[in-house]
Amino acid sequence: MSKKVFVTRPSLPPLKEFLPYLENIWENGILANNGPFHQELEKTIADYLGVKYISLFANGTLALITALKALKIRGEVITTPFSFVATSHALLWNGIKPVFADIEPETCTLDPQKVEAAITAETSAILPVHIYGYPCRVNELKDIANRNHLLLIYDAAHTFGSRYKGESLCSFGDLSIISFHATKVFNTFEGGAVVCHDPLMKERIDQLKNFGFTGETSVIETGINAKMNEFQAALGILQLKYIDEAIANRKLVSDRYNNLLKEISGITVMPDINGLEYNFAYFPILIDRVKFGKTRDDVYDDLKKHNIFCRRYYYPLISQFTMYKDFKSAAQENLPVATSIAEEVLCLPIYPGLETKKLEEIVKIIIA
Ligand code: T4K
Repeated sequence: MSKKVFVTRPSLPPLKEFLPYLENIWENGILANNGPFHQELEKTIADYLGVKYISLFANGTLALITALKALKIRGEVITTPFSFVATSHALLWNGIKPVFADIEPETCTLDPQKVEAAITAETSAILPVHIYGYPCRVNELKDIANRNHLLLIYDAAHTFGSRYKGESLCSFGDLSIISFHATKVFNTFEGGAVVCHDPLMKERIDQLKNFGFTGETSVIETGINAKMNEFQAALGILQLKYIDEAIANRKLVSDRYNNLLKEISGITVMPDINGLEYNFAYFPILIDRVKFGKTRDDVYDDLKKHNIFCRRYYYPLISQFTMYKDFKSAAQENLPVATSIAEEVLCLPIYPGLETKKLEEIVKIIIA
């Protein structure tokens, strides 16, 4: 049996390049709490992304939980069911009620019209997701938020390195959060960040991620421990040196898939989006059972038999999980597009170094 292939394989720098960073940590004895590597990574990431203020976190979920707390969001928040469960869980952790709105078929992101229709007197914010690193309709969503006095916070977990109309896709809304999990384009083993637009908000977020401390003896809020440690930060500094190469490699893989799959009847690849410089984080396809002659799950199982482990991101929809399924907005009739895409989507393996031969084998199994 051939070697297992997963939906992703984490990018790692040469180990010998990381050892001097570890020696430095061992010498200094600073392992956590805004150490020198943490400070350096905050600066270099902000420069790389072209954003003003960024606050590093232990992971993306804690970044989102803390960002919602920093904005004092309450009541109901309109969000997408087509995402990783962390998006909605972060709302529940803050005592906020998620209200699900449907997505658009082209980019699988929140449909602004459905968002507007879901607004009630209890709505305080919108939480869209730039799913797979594809942009939401940022202008329309901003307009809806402004007209209805709502906050706008983006789950930009997938967007590291994606730019839209010249701006980092991590920089929209009142706040955006990113994930640096092992499975992401840029990883620090685990990690995450909040991107914000002013120094006071960054200060507040930095306090909240550090138990609410404002000084050695003063605590002003119920903060949490969500800090990134020095090991993660040191790795991030090194990973940044390779990020452009990694994205370029992902593009090669993506182009090969596109060439081989785009003309196949019953398979839809993601569209080219005007103004998007993509990070090639995922390679989702939609499989139309009738036109293609096989279901998505048939293809998923066929690949599995050959040791190729794709993922059905995002099936099931978040709205189908136990803690959400009884919400009125979770009803399938409210979410027809998301429901249909969740049945058809399959994310194919994509990572730097996925051999052309293996990729061709994957495509052959899909279309067999
Ligand atoms: N918002 C969104 C939209 C997100 O997608 C996520 C995370 C978050 C928020 C929260 O961010 P974090 O708190 O995670 O920073 C994975 C990840 O665990 C999760 O981070 C990610 N989204 C989600 C989309 O994917 P699983 O359950 O699919 O992970 P897992 O462990 O099955 O990994 C997938 C494949 O990757 C494995 O089959 C093998 C490969 N892999 C994975 C790991 C962890 C490796 O080769 N090495 C590894 O170390 O959730």
